[in-house]
Amino acid sequence: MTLHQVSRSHRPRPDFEYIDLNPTEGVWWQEALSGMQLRPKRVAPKFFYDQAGSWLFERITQLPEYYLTRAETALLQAKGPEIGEALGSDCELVEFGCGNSAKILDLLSVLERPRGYLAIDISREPLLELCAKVAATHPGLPVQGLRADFSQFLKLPRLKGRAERKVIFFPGSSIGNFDPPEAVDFLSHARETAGPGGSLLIGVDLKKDRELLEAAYDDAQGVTAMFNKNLLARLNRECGGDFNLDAFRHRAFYNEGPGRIEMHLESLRSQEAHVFGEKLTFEAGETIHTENSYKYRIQQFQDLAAKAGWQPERVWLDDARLFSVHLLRGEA
Ligand code: AVJ
Repeated sequence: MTLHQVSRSHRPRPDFEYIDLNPTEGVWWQEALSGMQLRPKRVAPKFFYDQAGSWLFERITQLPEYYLTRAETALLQAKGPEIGEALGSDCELVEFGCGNSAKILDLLSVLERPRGYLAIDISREPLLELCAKVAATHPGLPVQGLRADFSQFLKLPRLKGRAERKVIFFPGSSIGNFDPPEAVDFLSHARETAGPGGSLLIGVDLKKDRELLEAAYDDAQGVTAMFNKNLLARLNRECGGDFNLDAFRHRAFYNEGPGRIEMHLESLRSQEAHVFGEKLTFEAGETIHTENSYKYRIQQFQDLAAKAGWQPERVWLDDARLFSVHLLRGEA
């Protein structure tokens, strides 16, 4: 554990505790490589988020087509007072996959006497930036940053605050990256983490017209395509890969049966590539499945969460009914 001091200026330094579990070391890349040896090939979306990938994701959140972040932020702001009241005073917040998202600042601004904030992300730089921002704007609030792969069901460090109860904050519809059975496992783990009396405040993208969904994942400027291809760029940078990025194309489509957006990288021709000296072969049209992003109706999500011991308490929607924010309470 290291105490990380951010700014080098003469102003009072925002400080927070930073713990780096080095999630990208050791067996990490083995997982990506074995996914590429499967048929169909697939690689988990967590591999998108190196520094470049996190930055590309931030650009995605500003795209006209990517309604999710705008809708959720507007919702958190408009319903802030109600959310603050429903959560109550003296909460400790744990956020999974925070990136460098300012949503926590909106939430903190409506909470009475927040007692601590633990931010968890797989990507170092955005996590450090966010912790610095929260620490600087909330002097006296214990702030901890944990760099880790949260899909591995971590045991969390003991929180520093003296809180009445824990609130797990999981915004952005990141829950949609898990297949439903894994989502239940993750939510069960979150339920344990939250402890007795704990709550879950979670953003979940809603089912809607295919056109709107597909545009959000295949934008006109091609930023999402770059985000998707960054996976190959990253394998080239970090694993001695030799992928030709021009020989693959970004594909995103809504698969209505399971109710998910799928992202793939499609090989434009038959070709070979190497990672860690292992040969990978691609046929023309063959894809690497890089992401699922599940969309849920309100009731459907509540049923899923109930399997993990979460009781629905409130749900907020934006006026256009694009996005939902659920508040759930752990079963007694
Ligand atoms: C960060 C997982 C919520 O699924 O919408 C955005 C990631 N992928 N565009 C999502 C993403 C392509 C995003 N999540």
